[in-house]
Amino acid sequence: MLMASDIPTMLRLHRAMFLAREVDRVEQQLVKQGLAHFHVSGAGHESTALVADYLGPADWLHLHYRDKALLLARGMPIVEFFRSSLASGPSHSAGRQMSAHLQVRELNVMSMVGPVGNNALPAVGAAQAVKQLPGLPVVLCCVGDGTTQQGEFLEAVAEAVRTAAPVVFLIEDNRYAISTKTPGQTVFDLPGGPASELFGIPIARVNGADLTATRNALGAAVARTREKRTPTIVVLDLERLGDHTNADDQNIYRSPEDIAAGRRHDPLEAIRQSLRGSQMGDAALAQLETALIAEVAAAAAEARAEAAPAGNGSAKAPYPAEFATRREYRGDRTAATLTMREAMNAVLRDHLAANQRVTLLGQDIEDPKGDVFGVTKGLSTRFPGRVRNAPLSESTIVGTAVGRALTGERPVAFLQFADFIPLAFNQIISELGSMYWRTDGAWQCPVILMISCGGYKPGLGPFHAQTLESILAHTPGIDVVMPSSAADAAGLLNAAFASPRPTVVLYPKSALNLAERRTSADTDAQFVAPGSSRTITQGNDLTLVTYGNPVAQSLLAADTLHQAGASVDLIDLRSISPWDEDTVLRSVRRTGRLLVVHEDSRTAGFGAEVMATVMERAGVPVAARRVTRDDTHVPFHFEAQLDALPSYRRILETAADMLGYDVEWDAPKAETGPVAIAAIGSGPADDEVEVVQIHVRPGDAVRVGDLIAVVEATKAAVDVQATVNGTVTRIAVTEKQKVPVGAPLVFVEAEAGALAERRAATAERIDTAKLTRRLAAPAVNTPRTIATMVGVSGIAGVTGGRKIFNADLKGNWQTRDAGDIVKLTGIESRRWVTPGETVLSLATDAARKLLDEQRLAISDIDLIIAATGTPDVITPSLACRVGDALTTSGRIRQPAYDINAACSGYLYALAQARDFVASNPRARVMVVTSEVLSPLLDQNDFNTAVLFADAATASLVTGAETDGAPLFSYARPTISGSPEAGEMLSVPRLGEGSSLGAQAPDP
Ligand SMILES: Cc1ncc(C[n+]2csc(CCOP(=O)(O)OP(=O)(O)O)c2C)c(N)n1
Ligand SMILES: [Mg+2]
Repeated sequence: MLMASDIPTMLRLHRAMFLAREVDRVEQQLVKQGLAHFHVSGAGHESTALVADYLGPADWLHLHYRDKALLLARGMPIVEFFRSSLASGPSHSAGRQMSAHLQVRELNVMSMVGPVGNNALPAVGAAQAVKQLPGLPVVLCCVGDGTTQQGEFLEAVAEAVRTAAPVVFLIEDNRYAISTKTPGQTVFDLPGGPASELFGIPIARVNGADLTATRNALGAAVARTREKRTPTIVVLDLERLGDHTNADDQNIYRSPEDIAAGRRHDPLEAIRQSLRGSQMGDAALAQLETALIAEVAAAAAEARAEAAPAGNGSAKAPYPAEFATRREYRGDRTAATLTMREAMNAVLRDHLAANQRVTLLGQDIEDPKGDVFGVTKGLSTRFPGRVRNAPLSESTIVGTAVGRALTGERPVAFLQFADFIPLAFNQIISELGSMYWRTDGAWQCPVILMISCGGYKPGLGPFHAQTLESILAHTPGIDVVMPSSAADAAGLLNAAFASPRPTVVLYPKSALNLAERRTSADTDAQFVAPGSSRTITQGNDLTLVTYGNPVAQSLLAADTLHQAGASVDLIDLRSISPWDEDTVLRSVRRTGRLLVVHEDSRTAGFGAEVMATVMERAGVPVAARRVTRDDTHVPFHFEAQLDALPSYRRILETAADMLGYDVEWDAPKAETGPVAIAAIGSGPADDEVEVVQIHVRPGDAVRVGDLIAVVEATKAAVDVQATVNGTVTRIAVTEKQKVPVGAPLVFVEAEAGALAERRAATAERIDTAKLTRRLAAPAVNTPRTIATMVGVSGIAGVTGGRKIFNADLKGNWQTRDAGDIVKLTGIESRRWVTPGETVLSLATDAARKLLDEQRLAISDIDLIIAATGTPDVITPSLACRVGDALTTSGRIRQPAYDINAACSGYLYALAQARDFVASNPRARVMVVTSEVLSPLLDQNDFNTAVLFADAATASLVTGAETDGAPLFSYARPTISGSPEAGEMLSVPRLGEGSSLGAQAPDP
């Protein structure tokens, strides 16, 4: 019983509880009427509303989906429930969120989401952010009993304890997670009985139907957290008075007694009892409740009249307008002094200095370590308290960053390796990626997530060398960038600080310390808009799209191709989501060839996305290949790792093949002579070291393990030891000199019999490639010629060896003579084959003649079509046999097939040749016709015997670009006509005609 004297409190409470219950009733009706489709009841959980009296406007709430009465008590208008239930346009999410997952921006009520327990880490992040603010704000985090079984909830409590975050965890214990009973199965109610504390926080327990006790317990918890700035936990004993949702029937898993017992713990009944026990009589209460019912009905009617949402909306906030107009600036190339690591450090430093709300959180980012790759070196010293070491828990890092961003901070969260993204992925996909969309833009979550990625360095291996950009790019709502140079890193990071979107910055480890990709010190002015690519080399023959680590290998391949006469448009995407579709499309429309290179695995990798987009949007056919990691993992053995990842060798070989080059490799000769003792780095990101001291002199005898030199690497001084017994012959460096990792420091002449250790490779061995152009480049689509001419650029013909005059014909046609033939047909003579000539020999002779005239080899032909109505053999096709006869080395390479269609065959063949060339404008098609009819003649059939003869032709069909001006160009032949069943024209099968061949007169 609440204190009977406190009537205003009781009325306020009754109002929230009664309205919530009535909202539930009307929402259920809407479902039963088919107007709404989902309902979650708050019945039985209304006593959480009691906490509202202890919270002020500066406090934050991350609630449970049953907290209807609390939402009302906090000040949310009734109509919001119905808007959400009916998914109307004006609803808080524009109809996107399921009905119970509400938020109210103006009331600091954070956005609930489907995965239970997701609110706990953001709640702690928010508490960390507001902890020092005036007015001592606190955060209330409500969860169900089942939800406390989630790992993220436990992580959140632990993080709240570690950081003394002012958060009240309110556990709404109705003893069920849907149908699963939780007593004895939670951290607050262990198998051995109720727990008194969790991670050192005492657990307060209270019966939610006892309103006075609940009010006191909640008031005490909030007061304690507010004053002590530490977390508290309250377990509120409640009943779920209905089904889990409208899609559930609790009668199938709860006994009638259990359900009936629950009804006796109804907090609404408790407050009504309290009111009745005060001066308010039954009639007055009934009157009050009638008015509340009318209020709910009016709110429902208002929502029902509202329009449906317009469209689904974007998952990403718009960029600031300046992104479209601001010019890219990548620093001053003549004063490039900062590596990618130093440039990112400088950008972070400048934003920390400029904006108090910028904070950095990540494992080992505080000094003296300053991040395992040194990215944050010096920053924690300069900005104490704002650059903090994170616990060893990736979801805590991202989840708390989400909460901080929601309160208005600009958190930068670090994950040490991209391989650990999966541990934070729930917060990335369900919170970071969906916040803007699910709140119709009311909340933004501009976390910058910085993650090292990729392989190509000795010392890396599985779980330390992936990039995983494909799963991030597949996640709606987040920008993903991957710079390959210091300028791009600085420019993109500056853009991320100006962007309202969450941005993942994946920085390739092997580019972090690269000397040749430095930028100038004016990093504050550097700017690269997300979604823009950089064309590194320009060319017309191949579009090579890549990003991150393999930019280096791709550039080498492009240079080699350039020397061989092929030019490459090398595009560094540098931004994966969004990505620069337009630049890639413009390029492939020019080159007709696309090669995508990435170190992420192949299937459903980002290369597939680039290719699919090109197919959808290019409007022209494009030859496309990928060089990626296979669908397997990155091994530790370094040479195996280089084999697994896209290498210079694989990129060059694939590009060369696409461009019609053969590649031969010249391997360097095996080393002999003195053994080199080489510089080593302190970790996988080191590219260069500085020689501090050389400990030997020429002539010194050294043994394996002796100290040879000390070098300074990014993270530590490194001792370099002898790897062989012998005598120092030469010192290759001087002290203070900077040398690449792997460069020789000292040479040692190994003593006789000493086994020099084979030095493992530290980088791909770049062999010399010799490129030779194949006789004919593979057909490629030059899209701009697609609608232009196809023509015949040469025709050659041959005939049978014998000339047959009309008088030579020996047919038994009583009434006709040779003169009649001329009168009827104009034919005086025709050519017939001589013995040994066949349909194949004529066809081959015609084809050879054509090639000679055109100065082509058969390998220059991309397709052979033979039209013949008189094949001597059906399979293999005449076309194949002609191709085979002309192929002098190896096997016939090009596709070849026959068309068997009497006189019209040539037209069918020309039509098909045209289609082929239209989609492969640089292709050459040879159309061969060959007919040998004389051996098949029925001499006594005047109609055919006088007409039939033996000859072959070969025509070269090309696109306008291929071989200069054609003899004639032609439109696609339109073929029509009447089929003929045999009355007019019939050719017998070989052996069935009465052959004249043997008895024909000599020519
Ligand atoms: C991560 C996740 N797993 C499963 C579900 C499906 N689900 C929705 S509510 C629920 C039960 C939650 O029980 P509890 O935390 O006790 O809250 P209650 O519904 O009892 O108030 C489950 C399993 C979910 N929404 N999220
Ligand atoms: Mg429950």
